[in-house]
Amino acid sequence: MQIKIAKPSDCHESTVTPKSVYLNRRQFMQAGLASGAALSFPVNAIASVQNGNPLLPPESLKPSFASIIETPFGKTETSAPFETATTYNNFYEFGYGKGDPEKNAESLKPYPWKITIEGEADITGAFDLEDLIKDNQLEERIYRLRCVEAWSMVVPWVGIPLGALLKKFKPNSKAKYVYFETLYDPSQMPAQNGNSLDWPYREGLRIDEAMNSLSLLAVGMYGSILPNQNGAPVRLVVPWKYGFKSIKSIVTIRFVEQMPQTTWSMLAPNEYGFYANVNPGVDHPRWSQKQERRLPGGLLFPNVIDTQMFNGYKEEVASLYSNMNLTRFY
Ligand SMILES: Nc1nc2c(c(=O)[nH]1)N[C@H]1C(S)=C(S)[C@@H](COP(=O)(O)O)O[C@H]1N2
Ligand SMILES: [Mo]
Repeated sequence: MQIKIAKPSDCHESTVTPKSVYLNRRQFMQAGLASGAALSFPVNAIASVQNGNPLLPPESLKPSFASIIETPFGKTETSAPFETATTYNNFYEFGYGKGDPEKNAESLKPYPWKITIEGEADITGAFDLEDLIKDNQLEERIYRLRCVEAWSMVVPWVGIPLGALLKKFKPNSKAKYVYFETLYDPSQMPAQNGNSLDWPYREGLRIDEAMNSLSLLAVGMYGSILPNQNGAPVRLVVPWKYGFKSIKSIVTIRFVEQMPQTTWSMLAPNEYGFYANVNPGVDHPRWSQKQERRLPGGLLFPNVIDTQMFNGYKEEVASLYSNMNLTRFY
């Protein structure tokens, strides 16, 4: 598919054509019809079959997943295999080993799901996830995810622009930041019985960061819903910041006036800041941030590449920080 857009940030809903996704689906359906198979084939499964994600959306999300807009984001990147993105995770609610989330996240029950909207906005309350996303067409965005631990992978997310959601609640002039919380329920998230982190997991963005067109509220990956270990049913993806900002399994969104406390900077403020922009020029106190291990890789193929300023999204986000000392505000 050919799209002529100067840069991804110029890409508004009206300029992304959903045609090729629709076409693929229609062609698939027609092929199926010809062979007599399409009638029994769920339409929402098609994208997932194409992308290696075997999960199917629940009834409540089927209308949203029935069509996913293709966008120019990450078209030149090679996505990690689904297998890699779902077996090498950070999700401390299920343990701190990279394989723990995949092993333990079965106890999470992501459907149905509510998000509570609170704070400095005209509209607040508890909303069903499907109602929050149904007015926006889901988009696929292939983004680089760069963990502060110096590994990275490319993931094809499915979601809606975070700003499009936040605007619906009409934040007022005191809404300078947006605060997010993960579910707190040790019966679903067993490692919350321990104190590896101060639960619930918390994150936050400045309001202009949240409204930036790159900020994504993801409800899926690889063409279908999020696996539990990747933050089902709904998470942030903030690709120019270290991965810990991309909070999983969100139940609360609060518009606030003061910079909120966030999990990793509460734990080690000298190591993890509020901003957490990917920055090869500012090392972690215990390791370099100049390079990263792009997954999948192995001992024989460590696949080490240079880390880019703002994870390569400078054009879209550098203006957010034009007056800031990013060494001080790491
Ligand atoms: N609730 C919650 N969100 C979280 C985390 C976590 O432990 N708990 N880990 C973060 C970190 S450090 C990273 S790198 C990404 C990893 O996302 P992935 O497992 O989908 O690759 O999730 C982030 N979101
Ligand atoms: Mo991370």
